[in-house]
Amino acid sequence: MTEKFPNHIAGGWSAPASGEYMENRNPARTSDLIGLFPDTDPSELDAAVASAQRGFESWSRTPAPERGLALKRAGDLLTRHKEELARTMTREMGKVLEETRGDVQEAIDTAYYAAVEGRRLFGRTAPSELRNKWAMSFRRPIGVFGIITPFNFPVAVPSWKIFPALLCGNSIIYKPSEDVPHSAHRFVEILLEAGLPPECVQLLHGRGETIGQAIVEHPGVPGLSFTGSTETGSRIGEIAGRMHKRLSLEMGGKNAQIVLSDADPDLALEGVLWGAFGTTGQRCTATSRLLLQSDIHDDFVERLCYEARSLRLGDGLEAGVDVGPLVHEAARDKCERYVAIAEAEGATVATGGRRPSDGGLGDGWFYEPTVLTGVARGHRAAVEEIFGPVLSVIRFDTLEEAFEINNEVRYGLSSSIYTRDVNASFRAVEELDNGITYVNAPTIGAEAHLPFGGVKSTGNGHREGGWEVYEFYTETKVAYVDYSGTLQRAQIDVDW
Ligand code: UN1
Repeated sequence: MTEKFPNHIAGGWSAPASGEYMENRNPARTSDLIGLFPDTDPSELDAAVASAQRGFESWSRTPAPERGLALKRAGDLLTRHKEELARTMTREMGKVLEETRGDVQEAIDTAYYAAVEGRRLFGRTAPSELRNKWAMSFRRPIGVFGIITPFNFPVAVPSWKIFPALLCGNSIIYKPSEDVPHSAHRFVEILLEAGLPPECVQLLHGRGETIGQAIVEHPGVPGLSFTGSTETGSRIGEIAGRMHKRLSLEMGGKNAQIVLSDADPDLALEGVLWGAFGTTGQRCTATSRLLLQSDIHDDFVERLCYEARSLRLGDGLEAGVDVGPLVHEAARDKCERYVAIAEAEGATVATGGRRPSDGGLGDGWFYEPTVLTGVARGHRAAVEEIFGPVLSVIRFDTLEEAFEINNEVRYGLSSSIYTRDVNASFRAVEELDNGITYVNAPTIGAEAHLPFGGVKSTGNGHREGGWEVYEFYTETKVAYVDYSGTLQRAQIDVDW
């Protein structure tokens, strides 16, 4: 019998009222059915919101250092269950075990950071312009946050949102990607075991078009944090704008690694292999463009193709596998469609561009690591996000040209430059239009304690991670305390 998993609503686990479930299958071997997860009907949302509001009433009054302690315990439990969680993730979304272990580690780091933030959450005091009067600001929680997350970091990305939201005293309604419900289920179990109040953590499985949209539109949910496609994010943004909701969006990327001719070629090669084909290219931060200075182009491409062909595809749970499958059929179809588009536009498939033909991989959504050369500026493969193991190589001559190419796409998450020239690296840090620039490191590898996010169509100005995310999950309040015993009018009774 296939296990049927519940939602977590109104303080307890419950089967979906609709009685409808969705299958969750292993993308490396689709015959492996992991479980059935609720296809939740929006009619269940009111109960979840009412409960989350009740949870908020007492949790928001719990001292922040005490809230932090619960997150410390969550970090401890994640540490204890790291291997089991990593295996759960690999089985349901495909990336290799080494990476899913890193995914859990990112959540652990985020938990411990949040725990300490409970003793900070600083406000400010500023001198008043009047005598015998204090002026200060402090931070207040907001209420119920809708948390809508993608499949590619099944634990890390939810932790970036959920831990600071809870630490700040909010409650959450969590709608994970329908591709990774098992990881979400385990994650919530761990939060509850850590002692987070059950009414503060509502888990609703289901589809974006139904329960996801209902969360976005619910008037009892004043804040939303979403990671996913730019198209969905734009639609959420319209609704949030109309309803005056606080919204953090983390969306697409078309991240470039720039290699100057003076760079260490081995280091740059290792970097692009990891950046482009790690997580099967399914990261917002994945390297999807490689910008090579003309004089090193041909040699670099030759070595890159050789190394890309040597990567071992397979089930990420098996030792020695470098690259797992795409998450589902539609994701692989998209890679195939883009490779066909690129060829029609005049690019060449230098390696890959196919489903693997051998090795017993027929039952999974595998696609060979692919390098496209001859991609010109303006080609669709040069500017659109593919979200798979497909790398577009673009030539350039001058540093200025590399910056222009990097900056001419609609996205602006991460970028990278490989060079030994300190002047060129600092110019890149300053001039590349991205939220993150790496020098002599790939486009992936953001650390949990620094702000994470992108410019232009990648985001809407907020940052996750680090110290900045705590601004998003709180509202600033200012208090003036006048102990002069007289009416003192600001801007009027100032006589100096
Ligand atoms: C994402 O791509 O959705 O820097 C998040 C990185 C990871 C996080 C990526 N630490 O690639």
